[in-house]
Amino acid sequence: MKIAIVCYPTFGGSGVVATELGLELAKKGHEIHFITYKQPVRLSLLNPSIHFHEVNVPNYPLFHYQPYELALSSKLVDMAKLHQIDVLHVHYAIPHAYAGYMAKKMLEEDGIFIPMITTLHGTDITLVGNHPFYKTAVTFSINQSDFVTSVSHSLKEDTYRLFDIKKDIHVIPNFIEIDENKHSDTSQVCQRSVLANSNERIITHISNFRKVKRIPDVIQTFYRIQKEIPSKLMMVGEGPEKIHAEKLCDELGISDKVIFFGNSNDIEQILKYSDLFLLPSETESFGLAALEAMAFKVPVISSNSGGIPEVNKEGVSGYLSNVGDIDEMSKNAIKILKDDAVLHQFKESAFQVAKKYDISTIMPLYEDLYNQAIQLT
Ligand code: GMT
Repeated sequence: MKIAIVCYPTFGGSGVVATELGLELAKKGHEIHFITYKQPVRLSLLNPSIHFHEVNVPNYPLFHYQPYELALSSKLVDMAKLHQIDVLHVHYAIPHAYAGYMAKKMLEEDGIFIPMITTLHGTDITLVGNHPFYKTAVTFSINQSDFVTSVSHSLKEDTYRLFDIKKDIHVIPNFIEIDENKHSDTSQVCQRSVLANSNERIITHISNFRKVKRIPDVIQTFYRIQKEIPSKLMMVGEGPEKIHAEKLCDELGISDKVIFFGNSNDIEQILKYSDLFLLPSETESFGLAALEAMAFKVPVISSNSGGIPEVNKEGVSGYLSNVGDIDEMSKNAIKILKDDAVLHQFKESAFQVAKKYDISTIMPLYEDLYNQAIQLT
């Protein structure tokens, strides 16, 4: 099949899922065309079945806002014709489903029908899409998709609750490539001793440092943990809350115990040495970062909001608390970290839970949908 994938090329959930999906589909022999404004961060073009088509938006001073949707839909039409695309798969509704719909309509003028699958990722529904300024167009473009998927049951329910959606929403959870050995592969450059002393536990948080991630809760939880257990906190990612987080660490006198890494393509190097992952978010449709941690045998202390309980299992892969309950989060973290045997048990169980989301289990669900989609042509 020839599949066009539209996504955000940046660090973070939806772009990573779209990129990993495309790479895996290419391995299975499909021809994949990524169409976006920059080469996705995890995309390597060393596979002849993978193509990247850049959407250029010329900067014209008349436009207060440069018309990305227009450039994207034109590019979609051109690439669909040039490469005889069979299926269009857009990740993140805004504005991709809208641009995809316009492309479909333009292609129909030339007698070409291409089915469109829209995958909802979270903030396109819960934070951004639900805004009154966008809601009408987001509802319309979701309803015009031939198939709609969401990454969790929680997001599916949110979508039906917040929008007037007439389509069935298929839940296809996010996935991870499970490798039995990668958490113990210490052949790479980063050594544990660079991150922490041998008697210290390593605690990690990875995100885009936006308000929804409740970064102060990460710091306050760590503050309580490190009083009881020698430990270091790894903060990976970039975003508007980072500067406040650095200030808070300074105020609490723990700056020497917290390392801020910025965005990284090498999260594996940190996760493989981590003992605990913190995800106290206000909401998460899924919490891909938690799953990535669990795949490295890292238990998770998280909030219980959105789709997180579908991924992090209470008392098995970690613990879940109400949003903002940093007292309970730190007590649970200490419970896991203070005893080697307990930590070992949680690490193994986290890995077992992560295995359910192995890419080899989830990928066929997308392939099945693509097959259903091409039956429509
Ligand atoms: O976490 C973010 O804010 C980034 C956002 C995105 O659009 O990439 O992540 C969303 O999609 C991920 C992949 O499906 C999910 O794992 C995240 O939980 C979701 N984020 C939120 O719902 C806040």
